[in-house]
Amino acid sequence: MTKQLTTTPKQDGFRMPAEHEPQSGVWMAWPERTDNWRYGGKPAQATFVEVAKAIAQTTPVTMVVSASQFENARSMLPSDIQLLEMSTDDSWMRDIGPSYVVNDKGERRGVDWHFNAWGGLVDGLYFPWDKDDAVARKVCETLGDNSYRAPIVLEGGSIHVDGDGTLYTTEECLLHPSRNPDLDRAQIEEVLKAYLSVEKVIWIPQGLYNDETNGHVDNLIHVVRPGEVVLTWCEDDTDPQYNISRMAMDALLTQKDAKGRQIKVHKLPMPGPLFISEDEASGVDASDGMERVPGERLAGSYANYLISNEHIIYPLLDETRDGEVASLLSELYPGYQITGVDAREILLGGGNIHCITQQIPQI
Ligand code: KQY
Repeated sequence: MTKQLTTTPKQDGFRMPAEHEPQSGVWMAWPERTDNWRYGGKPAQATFVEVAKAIAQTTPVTMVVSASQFENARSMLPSDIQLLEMSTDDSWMRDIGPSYVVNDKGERRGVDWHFNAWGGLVDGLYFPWDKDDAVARKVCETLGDNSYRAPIVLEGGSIHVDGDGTLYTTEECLLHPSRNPDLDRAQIEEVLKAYLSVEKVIWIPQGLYNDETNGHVDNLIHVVRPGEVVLTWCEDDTDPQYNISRMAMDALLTQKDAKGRQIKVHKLPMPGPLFISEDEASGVDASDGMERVPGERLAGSYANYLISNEHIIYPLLDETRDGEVASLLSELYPGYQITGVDAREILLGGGNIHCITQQIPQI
C-alpha cells in the first residue's frame, strides 16, 4: 500500500533528478477535450501517437485515457505503449503528473502539487480541474510509490531542475496572483527547497510571449546539463519576444547556479512567428477559458523538447528552422539520438512535447 507522506523530501533525503538522468518510463494522457483540441481531438491524437512512438524507442511509455476513448486509443497506439484508463480534464501530463524525487538508496517518491488549470478562477483555462488534480497521486499509486502532497499550486512545466541543486523558473508564472497569492517569492523558494531539495532558484522575468500558462519556463528554456541551458532567441527587434529573450539572457548571465557556476546560455532559434489559421481556429469548440482566434500568435518554441534516456524528442514547427535546431541539439547532446515530431497540433492546444510528457526516474 502506498502512503501520502507528511514530511518533506528534503527532510527525508530525496532530491529531484534532472531530465537527462536515467528514466524508467514516460507518462502521457490522451487528448479529447473539444474546447482545446480541434475536430474532437482527432488530429492531436495522431500526433500524440507519433510522440509516444518516438519516446518508446528509448523509454517505455504509459498513456492514460478515458473509458470512452480506450478502444480508439488502443487501436491507434502500438502494442508496446501501455494504456491505462484514468479520468483527466485534459492531457498535459507535465503539469498534472507528479514531479519525482529520488534518494541515494535507490528509492523514489512523487511530489503531488496542487493543480488549478493554470490560474483557477482568476485566469484559469477551464473549470473544473479536480480530475487533473488527482492524476499525480494516481500515477504514484499505480507505480507503487509513496507521495508528498506539496502545499502550493504549481505545474511541472513551470520549473526545470539541473539535478545538482539549481531550479529555473519564471517570475511571471510562480509569482502570478492566480497561483499562490498569499506567498511571496521567499516563501515560494522555501517550498521549492523543501519539496525538491534544490539550493538555488534562478528567476527569469517572463516566459514566452502569449503563452496561456502565464509563462512556463519549459516553453522558454531547457537545461542541457548543470550550468548550461538553451534559451529561445528572437533576432527581430520588432517582435514582442525580442525583449523577453534578452531579459531572460540577462537574468541567466547575472545569477550563478547553486554550485557557483556562471551559466552558459545557447541561443535556440524561435520558430515562425507562428499564427493560428482560420481553418485551425474553426475546429475548436468555443469556451470561456481558451481563446482560439484566427491570426492569434501561437506560443511556439523549440525549447519544449523532452530528454529521455539519451534521446531528444523535439517539436518540428517551422521547416525553415527545424534542421538548424536538430544540428544544434546534436552538438549540445553528443551521442544522443535526436528525433523530430511534427508538433503543430500540440502547439494549437497551447503547449508542446515537454508539456504532454512526464518522466519517471529509474531507481
Ligand atoms: O504546459 C503547458 N504548456 C500546458 C498548456 C496548457 C494549455 C491548455 N490549453
